[in-house]
Amino acid sequence: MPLSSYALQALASLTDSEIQFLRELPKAELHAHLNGSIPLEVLQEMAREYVSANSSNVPRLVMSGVETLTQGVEFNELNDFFGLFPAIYALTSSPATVARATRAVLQSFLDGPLRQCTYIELRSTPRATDSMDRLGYLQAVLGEVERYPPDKAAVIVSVDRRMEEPVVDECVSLALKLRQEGRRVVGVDLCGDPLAGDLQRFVKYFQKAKTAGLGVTVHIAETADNPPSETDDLLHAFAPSRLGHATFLDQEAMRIVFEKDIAVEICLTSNLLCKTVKSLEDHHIRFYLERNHAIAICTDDQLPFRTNLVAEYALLLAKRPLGLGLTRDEVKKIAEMSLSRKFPL
Ligand code: 6MZ
Repeated sequence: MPLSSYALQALASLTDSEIQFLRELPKAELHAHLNGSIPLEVLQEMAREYVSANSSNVPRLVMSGVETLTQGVEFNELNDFFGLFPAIYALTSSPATVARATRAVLQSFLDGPLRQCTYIELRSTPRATDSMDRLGYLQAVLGEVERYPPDKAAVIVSVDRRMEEPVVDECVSLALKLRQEGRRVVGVDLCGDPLAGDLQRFVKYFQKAKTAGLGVTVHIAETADNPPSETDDLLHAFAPSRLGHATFLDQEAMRIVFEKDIAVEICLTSNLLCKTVKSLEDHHIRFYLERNHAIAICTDDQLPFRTNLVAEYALLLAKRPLGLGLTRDEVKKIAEMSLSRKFPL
């Protein structure tokens, strides 16, 4: 898969031995969205099959979405990013295609030439279509995840901020039911358009998940427009043990994050390409590093962001300004932190 210029330049500045070090470093991917992580070649193949199966009736949206992803996308704002998913979703709308996408994503993280990480918590939003319900969706994902041993892969069930309350209830109930049946669901996540939805409606479902022993992570303060009152609710009422992005936390929110020792899932390339962070020099990771606070380096959506976990770690090791200029020991410690913040099974 072609890489973004951030990833390419950071990798190109490292020696072979440094890249080898990053590849072999045991590390966990804790923030990867299934439908945003499908390898480009697999998505293209799925698009070709879709075209031959639906020759007279291929929505323009599907082909233009795949075309855009193939060419590489320039995002001016987060909304440009969310607009890509309808095309991907058209290609992963049956149990068989969801399973296929999941298998390809897991292989690219855990096997494959790159072997990006030693453990992955893959997150996904259960979807109902004409040919599957939300339970069927999750079973398709879990069927693939459970081919790997428990210390290699697990599932986080995502709830989208744009969902209606009964759907949130259904998603969290499914997560709980499947876990009680011994399936490999370890947590719930709140994701989706950061400015959509009224989160108060979701609180009781997240509390139920937490009480039942599921890990809770929430996308929080992803844009400058997320109000501090919402961030405050997310930190208190949702009681997360991890946070996604956490780009625009104010001082009070930071204080809570430190006090409660809430780990932060950091997605460097994602933030740079979505332009929520100006440069690596400005990235909030620096703040957490200075305070030795728990973080996990993650890819978010490697398909549109043209990255992989080794490239994200290259951004730590590469000298400034191409990277953060950390030492091997510092990078190793960060990788260990990611493994220590897995959700318990
Ligand atoms: C918020 C995001 C996201 O669940 O269909 N998603 N939500 N912020 C982000 N960072 C830029 N990246 C991905 O994977 C795709 C879905 O994950 C959420 C979006 O809701 C997207 O539709 P799944 O597997």
